[in-house]
Amino acid sequence: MKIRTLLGALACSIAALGLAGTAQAANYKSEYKLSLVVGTAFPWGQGAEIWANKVRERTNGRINIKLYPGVSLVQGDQTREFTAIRQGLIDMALGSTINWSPQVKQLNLFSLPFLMPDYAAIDALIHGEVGKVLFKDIEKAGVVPLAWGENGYRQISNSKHEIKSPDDMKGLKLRVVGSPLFIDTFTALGANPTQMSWADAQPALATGAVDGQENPLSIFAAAKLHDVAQKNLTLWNYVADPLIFVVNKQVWESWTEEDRKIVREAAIESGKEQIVLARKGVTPEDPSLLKAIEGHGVKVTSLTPEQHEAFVKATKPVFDKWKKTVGEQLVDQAQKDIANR
Ligand code: X2X
Repeated sequence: MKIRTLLGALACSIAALGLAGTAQAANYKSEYKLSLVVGTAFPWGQGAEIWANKVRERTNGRINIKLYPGVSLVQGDQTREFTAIRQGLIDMALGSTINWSPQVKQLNLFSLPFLMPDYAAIDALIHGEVGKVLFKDIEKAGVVPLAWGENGYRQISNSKHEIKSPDDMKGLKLRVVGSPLFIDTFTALGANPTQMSWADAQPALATGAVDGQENPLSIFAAAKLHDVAQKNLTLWNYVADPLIFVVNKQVWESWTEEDRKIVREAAIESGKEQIVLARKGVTPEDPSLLKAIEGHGVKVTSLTPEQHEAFVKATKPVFDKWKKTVGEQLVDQAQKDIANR
């Protein structure tokens, strides 16, 4: 019996040696699990779908990506997504910088209040030196970053009244995402922020457990937040969260050079296409999404420069405090690149 086991093992090893050079694809998984917070009704999910399709097609099905929206691989807890990618519970992801900020502190950069005044500023960061530095930080944290996408400028909504000044935020119970920076920002504005996953946010808004939330208009519209009493929406562009296309390190290393190139190029192309989708309908040239939101009875408020300045001033101490956490040098570089955009 023992000899037979030994012979069997030997035969297997010889067979494996023979295969190693020729059929590395035999080590590929039958399915690669891609994590994301929202599904294909949202530009975010569409970006992941575009990536998965391009990769499947160009690798002739060698790399078969399946989407897991709702961060279901980590039971809906989006702040655990990055750790799960690093550990291999998740093979790939299209994730928000906000959700990964608890693990990669530098990603809080994009959540510094009023750092990025317009899309050109976001582009200057993600496509410039800052983007490169952040990708190195993610790599150091054990995950392979490939390309940038975008969730979008996060606008504030609530069920109670119009917000035009920090005073209007006093006492409002607001759902915020998982980086403590958000607690600081909304506390500085006099609101009453509470940290909650996206999965928990929607029922909390529906029952009135919280009064408001902040999210990009594409999320607001596709999640139909007007149906959960969000009748007041202020456009204040205070932060925006980019998305990042990533792969678990071991998975990345298991692929051939040729397949890695395909996956990387597909991610870069999908990112460009996804950013176009994310910005659709929310610009002065094409306000169609905004109009659709107004059509649901939502009062949309824009701020005058003076009103805007009051929010910048009230959140300045938060910016200064978190600048140290993000890294002074990185924030200085970001501000320089934005000034020169
Ligand atoms: O939870 C949110 O607010 C969302 C969907 O925007 C993110 O995942 C950052």
